[in-house]
Amino acid sequence: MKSQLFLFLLLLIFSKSWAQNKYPPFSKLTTYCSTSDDGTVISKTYYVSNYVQGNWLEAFLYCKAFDMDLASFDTLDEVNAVAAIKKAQSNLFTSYTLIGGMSNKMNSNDWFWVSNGNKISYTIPWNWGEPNNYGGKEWCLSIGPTADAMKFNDIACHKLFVDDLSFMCQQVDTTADSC
Ligand SMILES: [Ca+2]
Repeated sequence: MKSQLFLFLLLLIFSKSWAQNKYPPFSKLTTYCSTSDDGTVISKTYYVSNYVQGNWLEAFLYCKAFDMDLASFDTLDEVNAVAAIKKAQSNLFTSYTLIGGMSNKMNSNDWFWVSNGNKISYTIPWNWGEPNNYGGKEWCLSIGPTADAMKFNDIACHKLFVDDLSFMCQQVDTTADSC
């Protein structure tokens, strides 16, 4: 009986560590549900991670590796929903948190979400003094540096973050019947 219990505990520990390796640290923030104009129910779950360090592209690819996208906020309601969670869980975030927005400065100063190509149509809640396109190379979006606020900042896509990178991914589900 004792040996069976030991074996059971061993299996439990093994399966737990396997799961942790398979799903490295993403912290779930919140799920936001909305209905599109054509009636499709869109359930979007936001996660934050600081599991890899690097630049915007590496954060983008890391989300993709888990069938997610860098986070987008299609409405100000979405911004506000995540802002409330971010404030309550500011310990999960570093100074800068990368999100899935880009600007095509070759043609315009418009900002769009890479997850769906949609232009950001609301007034972006920029941090004070932003967007400043520092060095003429800030084509990607982040939030920060104030850890407990959802204020946007343009950053260089190649900016290397070392021990100071967090990023937000999103998983979208359009199979639900209702919110
Ligand atoms: Ca900036």
